[in-house]
Amino acid sequence: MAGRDQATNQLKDYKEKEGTASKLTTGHGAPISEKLNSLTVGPRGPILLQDITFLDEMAHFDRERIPERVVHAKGAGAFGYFEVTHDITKYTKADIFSAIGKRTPLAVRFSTVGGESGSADTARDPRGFAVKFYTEAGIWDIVGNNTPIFFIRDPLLFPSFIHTQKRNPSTHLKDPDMFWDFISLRPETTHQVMFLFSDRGTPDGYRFMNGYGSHTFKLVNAKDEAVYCKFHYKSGQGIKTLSSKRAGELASQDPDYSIRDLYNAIARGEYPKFNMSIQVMTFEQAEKWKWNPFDLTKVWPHSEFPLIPVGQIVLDRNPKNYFAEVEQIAFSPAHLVPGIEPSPDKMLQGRLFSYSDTHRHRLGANYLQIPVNCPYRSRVSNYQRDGPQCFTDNQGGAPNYFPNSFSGPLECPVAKAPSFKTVGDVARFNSADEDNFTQASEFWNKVLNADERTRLVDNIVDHLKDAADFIQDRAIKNFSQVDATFGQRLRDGVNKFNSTSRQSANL
Ligand code: HDE
Repeated sequence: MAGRDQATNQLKDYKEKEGTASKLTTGHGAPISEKLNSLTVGPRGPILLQDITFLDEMAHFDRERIPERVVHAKGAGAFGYFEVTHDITKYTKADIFSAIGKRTPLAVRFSTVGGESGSADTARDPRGFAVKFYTEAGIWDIVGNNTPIFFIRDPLLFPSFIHTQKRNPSTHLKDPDMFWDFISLRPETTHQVMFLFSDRGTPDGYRFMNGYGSHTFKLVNAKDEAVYCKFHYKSGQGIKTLSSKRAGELASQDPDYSIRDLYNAIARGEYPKFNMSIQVMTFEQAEKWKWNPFDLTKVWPHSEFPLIPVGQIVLDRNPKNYFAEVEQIAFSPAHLVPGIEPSPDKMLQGRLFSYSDTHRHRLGANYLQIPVNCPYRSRVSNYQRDGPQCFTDNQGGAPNYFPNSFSGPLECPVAKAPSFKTVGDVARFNSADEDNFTQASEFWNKVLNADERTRLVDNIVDHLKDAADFIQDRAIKNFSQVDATFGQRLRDGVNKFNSTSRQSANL
């Protein structure tokens, strides 16, 4: 057994640490005398209904699965802390940033997006990078990805977009027509699709990639002055990606590659670190900026909005139990704390609803009482009561209505968010054509080097080749608007496949 990694050695390590085994019991805590033989009439059965050991065991087993996440179903979790290294109190009064050196416990869940909970970790996909900060002012979640942008800019499109990335409802197969049909009909996806098919689409596990809050948020300081902001975490381990070939090999050799890598690194004491920084935009700059600062398909160039260092995330503990601490962890962009507010970004606004809604379905109305989700560093005190699986004392004898004359919890005026103005006609505004290509062109021309451009072309061709001709044409027309050479190289690549497959069809 020498040479086994920490993940493989988990049970052996448990035994060494635990020493003697505990007493076996039913779910209601009564000792079990025999676990291997059901209670039957004679050796050949039947089983008696009074075999409560069997009933208890089987009934619980029948209910083991909860719905998997509708997206980001496959993931890995870890715990650690955030430490402030730089003072940003001039931008925000958020308690977590109140002093240099202050540490806040946190949980992180990394994930792929489109695959089911048993799918391969190395699939070409964005990676989720969700962080839960257990602050003294309540839970603050940044539910981000490893890319600073996203495919769409209106949340109403999200369910359709996700359907096209998942399985065809008839064949139950991933479907290149669905994928490229949607992508090519909605050219605002171009920028993110180029990230996805670049080397960044196959990161080498979860330690060697950056994280981004992606949306524009609003920070408010103690004087009620506000700025817009974006959150970044740069990997302290550097960036490493897998080639398409290697990612494909790993998908069959070790589909759980990223979970294993994270677990082992932490178990070896090589704690992953990520440096948090922010970009800041004033309201005046936002008014005048050439793009919509709330458009999630665009980055804020660092040359115009430099990174301001804030602190460091350190992951130094593996989950003790995957289901309890990772499957049940529930992030929500609506978990905000005073000093950090939403911006008008439509996508963020849509997400403020969706996450807590899905948790109420997946985990139940009292999902915030589950230990990993519980705001244990601030006391929950409100007028919410009852509901399925209430695990606390349900706030004991405190009054359950407000206002009241009986020492029920009172409002905290200091937490008041400053008022803000908003004007505009109420309508359904078409945002399909808000400069879909300028930043994508910069990505092609300035960010990628020649080899990276070649790999991007090859990776797109390798996927687009399977879509219907008219969809290929429409997708290539969009990519040509990024750069004519890019479009031509895709055309040539796809044509090569089309002629080869036509030839083999003729054989
Ligand atoms: Fe999510 N997303 N999303 N998403 N997302 C979920 O919430 C949703 C978006 C992200 O490790 C779901 O708990 C909508 C952007 C991560 O548990 C769901 C929209 C970004 C995770 C949901 C988006 C993300 C999720 C499924 C468009 C990066 C995994 C299960 C308006 C900035 C969190 C769940 C974890 C998960 C909805 C777009 C990141 C259905 C409606 C943009 C990292 O609520």
